[in-house]
Amino acid sequence: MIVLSAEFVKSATQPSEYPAPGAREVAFCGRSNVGKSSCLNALAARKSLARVSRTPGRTRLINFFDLRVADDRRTREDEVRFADLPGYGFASGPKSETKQWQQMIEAYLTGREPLAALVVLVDGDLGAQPSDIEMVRWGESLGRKVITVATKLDKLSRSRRKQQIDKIAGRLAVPEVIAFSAKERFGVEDLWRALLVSQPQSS
Ligand SMILES: Nc1nc2c(ncn2[C@@H]2O[C@H](COP(=O)(O)OP(=O)(O)OP(=O)(O)O)[C@@H](O)[C@H]2O)c(=O)[nH]1
Ligand SMILES: [Mg+2]
Repeated sequence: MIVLSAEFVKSATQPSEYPAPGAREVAFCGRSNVGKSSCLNALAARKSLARVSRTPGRTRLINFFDLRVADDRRTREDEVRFADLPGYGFASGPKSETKQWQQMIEAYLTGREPLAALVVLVDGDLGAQPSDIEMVRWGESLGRKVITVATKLDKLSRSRRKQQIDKIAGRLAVPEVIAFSAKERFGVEDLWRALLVSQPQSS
């Protein structure tokens, strides 16, 4: 996949602030600090399109990014919009913030018309947490296409990766989990492929 352009569009907390519907959207969900922004940057092949931080709960708004991509032979171009969502499970955050998160995410996931797919990221080192299972079921119950990704897999030895992927797929009760690392940049093409299946093919 060749990324022709990638740019920040805007931040939003509520529907009135969302950008006007454009390309199909893909939302990145997952626990705080799991690597959502890093995953988005790896896909975009940009170092710091979305802000990455060691401090959990860095992304507090829904951040929208527009990308133009082409296949490796540049025979077809596509547009996609990424929505980087604030993470869940930030236990030390105040209760009111949790409620704010809930409202912000719920409004987006339930009401956003151009939303084509949800990427749910799971920490490949830690394994699937109850909140991850809840997130996957919630996305499915809304009728959204859910793509599951195990990230930070570079932390595991090669021999343990497959085993961990199978375990996470079992816990999440999904047929496929994409093995991913933003750090070592593997799984990027696999994830692009899964994303573009949820895109209309432009002629
Ligand atoms: N080893 C390793 N570290 C990673 C990977 N992806 C992200 N990280 C690290 O994990 C931390 C959090 O990454 P972010 O991309 O900011 O995570 P996030 O999910 O966007 O976090 P919030 O926006 O706070 O919810 C950073 O210190 C990253 O460098 C990965 O694939 N491998
Ligand atoms: Mg983030």
